[in-house]
Amino acid sequence: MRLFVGLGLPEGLAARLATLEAGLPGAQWVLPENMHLTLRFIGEVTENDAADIDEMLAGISAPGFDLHLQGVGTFGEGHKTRAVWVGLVPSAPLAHLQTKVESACVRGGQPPEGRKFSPHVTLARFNHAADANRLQRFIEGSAMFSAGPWTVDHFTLFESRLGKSGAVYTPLADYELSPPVL
Ligand code: 3AM
Repeated sequence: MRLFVGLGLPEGLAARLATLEAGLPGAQWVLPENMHLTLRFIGEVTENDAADIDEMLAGISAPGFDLHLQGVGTFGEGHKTRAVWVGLVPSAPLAHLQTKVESACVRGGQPPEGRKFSPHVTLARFNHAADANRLQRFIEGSAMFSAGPWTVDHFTLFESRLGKSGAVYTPLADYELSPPVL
């Protein structure tokens, strides 16, 4: 099974993000029900490994927190753009949770993630070269986007199944966070 750990988005928020999804020919837009913030990509593991990871994730104790979405950005630039995403207002509790998820995955037997955490919610992916002018207009037009706050009170272990019409994400387990620290 192919797994990742992340935060799902409340329906209303995903619907707001979906209003941005226009004006980029060739973009593969993420459906609102698939929108998420990845805390840790795990990849292909056995059911035994998944059980170990689940046990470690279930042991995490961390407070809930509020998150705000803000601005848009890309992975790659111009015609080499691979993805368009919505960013987040920096959040220390989110970074704290991500660190705990990372170490739980390692304790659950996974190799450490070498790359720096860059929180985002992917809106679109490109399999072919994006139209750089349209992209620039999109980025400029969405620069002031903001949404939230919403309260994150759990995180989720997702299974990702790759299909012809994109990935389908299925929540396998939710892990509750403690009440937010005020
Ligand atoms: O959260 P986003 O949409 O940026 O692109 C995949 C998605 O990212 C990413 O994991 C998230 C949940 O599927 N992903 C897919 N394969 C990956 C890999 N080999 C990967 N991330 C890192 N390494």
